[in-house]
Amino acid sequence: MAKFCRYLSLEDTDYCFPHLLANENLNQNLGLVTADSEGCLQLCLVEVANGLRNPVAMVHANDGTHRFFIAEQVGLVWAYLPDRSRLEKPFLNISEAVLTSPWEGDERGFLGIVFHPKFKFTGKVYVYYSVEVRYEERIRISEFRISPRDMNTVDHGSERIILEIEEPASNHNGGELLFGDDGYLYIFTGDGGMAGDPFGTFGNAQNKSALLGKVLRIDVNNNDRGPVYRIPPDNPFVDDPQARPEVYAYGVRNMWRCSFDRGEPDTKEGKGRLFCGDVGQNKYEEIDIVEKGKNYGWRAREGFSCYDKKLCVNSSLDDVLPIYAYPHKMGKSVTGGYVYRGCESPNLNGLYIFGDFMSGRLMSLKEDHATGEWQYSEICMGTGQTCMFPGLINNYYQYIISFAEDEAGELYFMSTGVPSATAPHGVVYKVVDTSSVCLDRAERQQNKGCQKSTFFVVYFKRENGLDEESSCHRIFWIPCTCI
Ligand SMILES: [Ca+2]
Ligand SMILES: [Ca+2]
Repeated sequence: MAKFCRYLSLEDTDYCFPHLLANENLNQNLGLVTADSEGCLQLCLVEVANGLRNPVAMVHANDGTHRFFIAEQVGLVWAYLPDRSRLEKPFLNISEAVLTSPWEGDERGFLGIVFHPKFKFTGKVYVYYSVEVRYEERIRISEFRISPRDMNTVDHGSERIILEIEEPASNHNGGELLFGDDGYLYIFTGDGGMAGDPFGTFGNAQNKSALLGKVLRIDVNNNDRGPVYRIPPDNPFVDDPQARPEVYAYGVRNMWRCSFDRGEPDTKEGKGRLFCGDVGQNKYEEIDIVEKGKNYGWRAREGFSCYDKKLCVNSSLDDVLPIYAYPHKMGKSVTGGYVYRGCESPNLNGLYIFGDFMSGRLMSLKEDHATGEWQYSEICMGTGQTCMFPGLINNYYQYIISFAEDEAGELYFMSTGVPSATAPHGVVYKVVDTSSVCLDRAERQQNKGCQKSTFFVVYFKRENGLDEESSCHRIFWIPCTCI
């Protein structure tokens, strides 16, 4: 067992078995995701961290350390080691600067964090937060550097402000930060706030000269000298004098959580697609795939329906419709998630999994490759024997704040029972599909006298016949059922 434990802490960022998902030998006995009579996919959870005050983001440094970092809305970021222990000293503490309040549903605060894709070499981290400057509310995107003395804290004196945008109202502050495969920083702003995007003659989102209601794309690489950011030369509106050159896509209301698809592990199909949840006004919540230069419709449209009828019938609108929208009887505030591309739950490969902050509903979309349409399935918690393994649970707090991926592509979400920035009732859950069990292995284990409801370590040998020792590079945990 000690040997196994040693193997599990290998510094291997790619600890998926090669071609796991395409290997028939390994997949022939996979069960299907268990669905109930209404077609709801039954999944289970592992509690990864708790006691958090509105955890808004969980990110990793992509540096092979398998650490993860959880941000609280108040402006604290905590570092966790791969064994899920939390370091005592915060990774980042800007709670003095961050503007928020204990009011439930306050959309201001520390909203996003992302590590530079070459963090190992640059030591840079980017954050997105609300701030008050001379009685004016703003959102601020800043760059920090890691402390030269401690890899588990940032140098708090290193902050450089990359961008600040005035916020005309306290709601709809966006908050996502992502790096694309192109190495550029993507910033997702909200429309500024109030209701119905009332600012200016046709709102912020349709106004390309405003930075609000947009997906922005900037280049923060090699910025130690000269401007803190540059405009990528192929940004879509660089030649439009009426537009800000940072704009990458527009017509956004308040995208809350976006992610890039890692792509099919084997073929890389789907890689680089940008999925977002855009929070609706009165009727519909939507999921979009964001592409360069496109208009996502707001405030002309909400979901598939017209919101501002005059703008909506204008032939120059030329907007992109969501891949999916749901009415307010299912939920009132979408939280975008991820396309699952991890290795522990092969049955979930290709499913876009997301949620709703208000209703607590977990949802999924699966692309129909023949029609290009996205099919909806609800996700519910496993009943009966499904989640009856040590360490697995089948319930969670209702207010789904955010989703996350670890370095290996396993899926997590964060929710809380009390959505106040000062209430320590937030939990991070890992999503587990217990049907991804190779039943024959489990049965073999049972013959060896295994106990009911046990976690097994299953490991696969390399195809090329290396000895067992080397194959342990590819160990991963699979919950196995003993029947
Ligand atoms: Ca605002
Ligand atoms: Ca839209």
